[in-house]
Amino acid sequence: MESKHLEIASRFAIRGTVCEIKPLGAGLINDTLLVKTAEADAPDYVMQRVNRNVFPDVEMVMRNIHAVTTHIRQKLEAAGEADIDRKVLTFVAAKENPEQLYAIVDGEYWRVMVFIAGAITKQAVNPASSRAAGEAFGRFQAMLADIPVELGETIKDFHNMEFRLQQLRDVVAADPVGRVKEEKVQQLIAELEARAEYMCKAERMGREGVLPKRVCHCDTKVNNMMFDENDEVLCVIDLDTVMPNFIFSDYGDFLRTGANKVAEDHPEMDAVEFDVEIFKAFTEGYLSSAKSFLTPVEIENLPYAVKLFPYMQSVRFLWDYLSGDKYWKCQYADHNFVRANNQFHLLLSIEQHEAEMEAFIRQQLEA
Ligand code: GN1
Ligand code: MG
Repeated sequence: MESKHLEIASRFAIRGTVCEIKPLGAGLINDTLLVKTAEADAPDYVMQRVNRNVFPDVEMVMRNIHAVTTHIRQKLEAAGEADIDRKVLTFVAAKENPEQLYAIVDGEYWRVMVFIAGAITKQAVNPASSRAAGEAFGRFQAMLADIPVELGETIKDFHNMEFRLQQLRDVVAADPVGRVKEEKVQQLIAELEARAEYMCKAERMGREGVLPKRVCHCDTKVNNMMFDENDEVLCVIDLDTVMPNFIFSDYGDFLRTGANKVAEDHPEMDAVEFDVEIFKAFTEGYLSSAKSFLTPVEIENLPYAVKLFPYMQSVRFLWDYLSGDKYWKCQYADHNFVRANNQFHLLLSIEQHEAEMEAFIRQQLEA
């Protein structure tokens, strides 16, 4: 256990005596540690250093998280739910200021939350857990529909397709690492550009006033949710990106990871395939908790959202590849290109299933 970590933990109002601190999980953005306490009746904790390259305004992040967890807790209490401490994250105040859910140590921002005992995260989904996840993310949006404060945009233009395309075009023009000339890059750029206008339709609808922004999670991967022993969803975690957005973010980004038959960096493009069973299960769960507040325009565009997120991620990975791999950690030279190409192949597979997706959604609404 590093003494620096112990010192950081001691800045928070945790219960019990810290006896061990060790790395936890495999997040690509923040550094995460498990803080164990000696006493049986004291909880363990999760301690994280927030990545300020990704989240420049940590105060805003923590203000959003405080507002969201407080609101959800109130909803759960009002509904008479049991086991609330496992159904919403509890952040620990800094000793120096009980109003503040972070501490600054050597210029770095740290935070601590209670570790949810007996919960598991999953890396892959099956239809049953997808249905549960769909229902949980829909419920998350529904619970936050009447949050009384306006949340900040913790990453500006995070899921703004026009902005992401502009970033790609800028790096193509500047070509800082000389990768634009590669044949495979040229091909992918042409495919992405051919779809660019269509993919920006959410921003256009937003400007026309026909598409609202709502509080969304914006990183709806299956590994951002905790399940209990019986495969029931306990809660949604990783709340840094919670912000106002089109609901497509939460619906589309889950399917981007959950309904890809292989991982987002799988190198064999023939193996990349859209899993329709996962799509159906997730959509069924999502609509069961979200259809009460979704507008017809939002529902009509769910198949668009399924395409939008692999497309956006392909644009983002290609942007990082052409920038010299500054955003995502890479294990080999063209890792980011493989990711970008994988996401594009997922989009190709999804394009084969449009009519089926539309028919399924229609059927769910009639049911
Ligand atoms: C990042 O850190 P992680 O894996 O939850 C990224 C997502 C991407 C994802 C791609 C803040 O999420 O938007 O979809 O990588 N998060 C941020 O793997 O950029
Ligand atoms: Mg995560």
